[in-house]
Amino acid sequence: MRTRSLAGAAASALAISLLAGSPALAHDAWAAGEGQESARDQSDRHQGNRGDDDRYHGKQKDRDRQQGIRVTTTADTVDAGPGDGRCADVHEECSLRAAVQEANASGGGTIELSKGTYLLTLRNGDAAGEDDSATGDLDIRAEITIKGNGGTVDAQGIDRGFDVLVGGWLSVRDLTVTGGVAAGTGLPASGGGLRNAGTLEVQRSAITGNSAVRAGGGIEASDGSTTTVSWSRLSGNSTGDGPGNGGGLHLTGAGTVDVERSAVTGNTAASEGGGLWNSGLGTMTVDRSIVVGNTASGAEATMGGGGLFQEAGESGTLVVTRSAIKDNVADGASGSGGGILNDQGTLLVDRSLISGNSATRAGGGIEANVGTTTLERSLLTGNSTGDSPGNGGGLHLTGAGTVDIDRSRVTSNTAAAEGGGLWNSATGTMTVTRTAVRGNSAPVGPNVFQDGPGSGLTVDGETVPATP
Ligand SMILES: [Ca+2]
Ligand SMILES: [Ca+2]
Ligand SMILES: [Ca+2]
Repeated sequence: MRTRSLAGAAASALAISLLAGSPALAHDAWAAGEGQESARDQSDRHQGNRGDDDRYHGKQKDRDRQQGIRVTTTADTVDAGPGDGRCADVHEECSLRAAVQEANASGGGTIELSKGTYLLTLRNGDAAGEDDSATGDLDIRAEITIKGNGGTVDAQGIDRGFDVLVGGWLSVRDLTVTGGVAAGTGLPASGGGLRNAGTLEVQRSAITGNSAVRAGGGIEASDGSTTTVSWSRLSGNSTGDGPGNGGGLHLTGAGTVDVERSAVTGNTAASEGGGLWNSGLGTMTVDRSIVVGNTASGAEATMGGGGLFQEAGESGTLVVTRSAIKDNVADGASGSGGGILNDQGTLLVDRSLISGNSATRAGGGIEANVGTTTLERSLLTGNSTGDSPGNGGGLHLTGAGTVDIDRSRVTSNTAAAEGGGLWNSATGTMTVTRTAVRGNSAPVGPNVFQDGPGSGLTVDGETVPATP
């Protein structure tokens, strides 16, 4: 049937193309993306030289701009004279750090790496949070493209990898960012791999093995930022417990995050959103991607969201299309929403597969609370709850929210207590149309459960009676 073919195709094709190799991703796997031209490329082309010629004084600088600043050493050294038109440390070598400093000082540029590992070794002294790229993280203050060419930047735990400041613009391509750590407390302890307060494009790259105490183990998108992740992998990133949201990626405040044709796998969050966490003011889209094997461990009933988390906030919007949300876990004491938790925002799931996810308390596949949750042409299958108490194996609605499910399948989900497939609250409104709800299991209400005395659950127009 249609739902099976669409959702199944999304899952299997992506699993094959994204999980098999590595930049972690074998470069060949990204051949299809080689011909893609970024928005910035197009913008550059359309705007010609954009007046930059006037600011250039040396021929070397023109060459750097046109051909890219070619990094010549993997050592971590500072530029001897930022803004002098040359990327050169005291040994006349061009390091990645020197290239960033030079580009920052001269209005931006393109930096070319080689296949190899660039270790960050220059620690922040007393100036933790240094923002001029002289120590610790590499701070992006201009419009900079880094062509990784299969290379790796390893921050070795001395700081995060990259820090895109307000007004900064960074595109990374064919690059692995690993070993980044955002330590300390509060907002600065965010974005282990990269922090973005400006514009960030991650293409054909891997953000892996980074951590942050507060939020955004892989990437922190700050208030007012724009972030795009495409043909890339966010994997094995983690947060600490302060509070610990968004193991792979976290958005604070208002902003836009687009994740497309990417894999979000094996990330962990101490509290909410093992894979991705969207703010109550943010807009996040996940398209043609897989979110697999992520874990969120928050103990409260409004915590969890092993794969994805939508924070409370009326303008928060999370849209999942043509994607697979699989085998994610909310394992806190009352953790909810193994696949997705929509606390009080707007969630749309279209042509996607939600399978094999689990939660301790409720909503093995999806937990909804207040707000609006919509499933269209999707499969909700093989999800489960633990026994605390264990309601809504496929989907659980806790509060006075709205859930609409159309042209979908809800099958083979299990709950330890009530509502193996779907569980509706006494104050919730759940409308199910053109959807097969069968083959689910639970001690009470194996397929559907309406919490008494409510009457808000209808299946193809028929009201499901409340269980006293
Ligand atoms: Ca210089
Ligand atoms: Ca910094
Ligand atoms: Ca720095």
